[in-house]
Amino acid sequence: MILTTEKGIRNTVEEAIENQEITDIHTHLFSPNFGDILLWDIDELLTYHYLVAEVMRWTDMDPALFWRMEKKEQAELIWQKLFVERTPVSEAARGVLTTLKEMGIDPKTKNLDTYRAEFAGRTAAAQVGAVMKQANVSNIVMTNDPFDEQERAIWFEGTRPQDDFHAVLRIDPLLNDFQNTKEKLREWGYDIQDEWNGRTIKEVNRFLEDWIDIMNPLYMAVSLPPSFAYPEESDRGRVIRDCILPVTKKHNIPFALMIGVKKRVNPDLIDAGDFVGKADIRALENLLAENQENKFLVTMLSRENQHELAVLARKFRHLMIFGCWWFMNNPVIVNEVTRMRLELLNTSFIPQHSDARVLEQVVYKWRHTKTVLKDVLTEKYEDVRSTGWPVTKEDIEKDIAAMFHENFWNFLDKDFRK
Ligand code: FIX
Ligand code: ZN
Repeated sequence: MILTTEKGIRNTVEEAIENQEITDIHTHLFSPNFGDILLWDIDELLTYHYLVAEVMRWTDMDPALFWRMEKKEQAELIWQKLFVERTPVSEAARGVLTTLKEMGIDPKTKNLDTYRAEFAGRTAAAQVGAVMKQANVSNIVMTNDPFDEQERAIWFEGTRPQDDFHAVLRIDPLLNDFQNTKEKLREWGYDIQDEWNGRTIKEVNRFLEDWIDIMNPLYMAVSLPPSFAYPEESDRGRVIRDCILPVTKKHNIPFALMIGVKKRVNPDLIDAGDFVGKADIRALENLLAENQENKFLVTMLSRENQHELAVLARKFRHLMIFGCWWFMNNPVIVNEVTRMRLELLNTSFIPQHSDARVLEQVVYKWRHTKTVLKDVLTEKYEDVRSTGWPVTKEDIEKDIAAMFHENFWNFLDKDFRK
């Protein structure tokens, strides 16, 4: 069906976005059968580290005191300071309200216990079902940390995710703190030498292979500082060159790099104390140029890196860029970056991931993104239509299916190995 009016375009875009199932390719959520490490409910929503960062601007409280408080008390302080004493206009604060509204809980009262009562009596499994249905998210990709004792125990017990939850092997300590991590690996029975030699490489690879067997991960992931350089004669450079690249290539799984986080610039704020920095894109350029049989999923934290990242993807098809990560995930920036990516890459990218740390955040992260994409895509199709080119309903549905779901799965299936 050819669309002949802007209104027709907008209605079709809105409908297609609402009806399209989503694969959320990066979250910190867990399959409900993994137990308490899956965070959910109103107190978890309120104590999200984004809101901790914001409340610390309105209180003189020593952060150490805040962290010693019970979760319930922390939630009450944040509710009082960010929702009762002032208007919750920030993206993260408004997100709590959008989540309540979209889940059928009218956010009309400032009485927190009213909302707590709404969540009481629900189960994690039922809430997972409700949230995925509400957001039309059909697949959730987790972040699985083999260095986290609690999570290790769950995998060693034989627990495996339900079908619509997928594992990712997250290896930050291996790349960002190898000297301390090698002690851990030795404790776990890997014969890591002091020297970086064939034996050490073999044992690090054995560690990776063991977890690939256990988790069957869709990709291997790491977050990296703005100072990330490649190639580099460093622990990180060597582990990437001699372990990550060969192993991910062997299994034809992507290596996901999340670049640009300066960890703990204010350690008192813990997760809320991380910062952003512009990275030197040449590290990625070198990685891509030298490893054309590997696949790379990349997101960058700095707004200043977004243009060159999109241009780099025009040079290398084994690079798939994804999401508006963390401090980028604000409507004004999602709008700007998505337009730029469409103009440079057509629809050959993954516009968003939720990065949800709390289950119900999936609802607002996607609601806010869908609202932005409806405007951006309507304008883009209208620009095409106004040339006289026949834009059809089927075209729009196909493109949105690609960006929200298929680009990711197709990229996983791709094989650039000769
Ligand atoms: O490294 C990551 O996966 C980041 O997303 C997290 O560490 C970060 O704390 C976060 O929650 C961002 O949204
Ligand atoms: Zn994340």
